[in-house]
Amino acid sequence: MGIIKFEKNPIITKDNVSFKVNSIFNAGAIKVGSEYLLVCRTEMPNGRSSFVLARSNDGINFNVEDKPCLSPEDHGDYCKYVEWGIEDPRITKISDKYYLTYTGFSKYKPLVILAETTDFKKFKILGTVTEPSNKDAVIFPEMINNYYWKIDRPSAEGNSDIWINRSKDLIHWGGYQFVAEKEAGTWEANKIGASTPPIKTKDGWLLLYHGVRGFGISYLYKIGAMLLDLNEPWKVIGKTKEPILIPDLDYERIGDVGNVVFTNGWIIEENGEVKIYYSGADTNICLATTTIDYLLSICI
Ligand code: BMA
Repeated sequence: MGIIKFEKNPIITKDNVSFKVNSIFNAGAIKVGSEYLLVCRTEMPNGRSSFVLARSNDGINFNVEDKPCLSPEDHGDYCKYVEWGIEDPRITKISDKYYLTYTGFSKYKPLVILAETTDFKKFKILGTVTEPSNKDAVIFPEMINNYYWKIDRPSAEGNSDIWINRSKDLIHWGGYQFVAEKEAGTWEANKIGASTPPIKTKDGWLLLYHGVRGFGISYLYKIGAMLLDLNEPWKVIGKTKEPILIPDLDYERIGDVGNVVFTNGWIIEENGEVKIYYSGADTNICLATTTIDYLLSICI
C-alpha cells in the first residue's frame, strides 16, 4: 500500500488556533480510548514555543484548545533550561501514565525534559533527562530486561547520531550505547534522530527517524523507518534503504523552514493501520497513513 499523504493536508494550520501564534507544527500523538490527541508545538509571536492540545474523534478533524496546555513558565526549578521555548514533544504511555519527552531550549542549548500527565491538563515536570546538546528523545512503552529505555541524539563535536540508554525509574539514566549513525553521501548524510516512540511488533521495535542532508543553501529533512532487536534494542536489525516521506508538495516546501517533513508522533490502530502526524516546512500539521506490515516489509 505504501505511504499515503492525506489529500486534504494540511489538517491543522494557524488558522485553526484561536490565540495569536506564528505557527503550529511538530505534534506528539496518542489515542486515549477513542479520542485522538495531539500535543502540538505552537511558536508564539515572540518566537518561543509552547504546547497546545488538539482533540479529534476521527484522527483527521481536530479542535485546537483555546490556550496552551504547557509553557516554559510552568517549569518551576527547570525554567532556565526552557527559557527560549519547549519543542517537539513525543508521548509514550507506560501503565496508566503518559510521559512526554521534549526539547528545552535556552542559552544552555537544547536538552531533553521529561514530564508526566494523566489527563493532558496538569503536567508534572520530572526534570532534565539529558545534558545539552541533546534532542529527539523517545521512550519505549514497556520495560525490557527490567529497565526503561530511552533513545536520544547527543551532539558530540560535530557528530549527530542515535544513542540509547536505560533507567530503573525514568529519572536516572545510564548505560549509554550507540545505535545508529548517519550515512555518508545519502539523504541522511548530515544528521539523523529518532522521530516517533518505538512500537513493539513481531519482528522488533519499529520507529520512524529523520535524516537531514545539506543541499545548496538549505537542509532537506526526510523520514525513514528502522527496526531494533526486541531484547537488545541497541541493535539495528533493519532500516529503510530510502526515505519513506519526502518534502515534495507545496505545503512541505514553502513555509518557515522550507523543504522539511518532520514527525514526532504516530498512532497505531488495532488493525495495524498507522497514522503518521507530520509537519510540512515547520508550519502546519499533516497526516499520512500506512500499515505496520508495509513498514516492516521495507525495513527488513
Ligand atoms: C530540527 C528541530 C525541529 C525542526 C527541524 C526542521 O532540528 O528543530 O523542530 O522541525 O529541525 O527545521
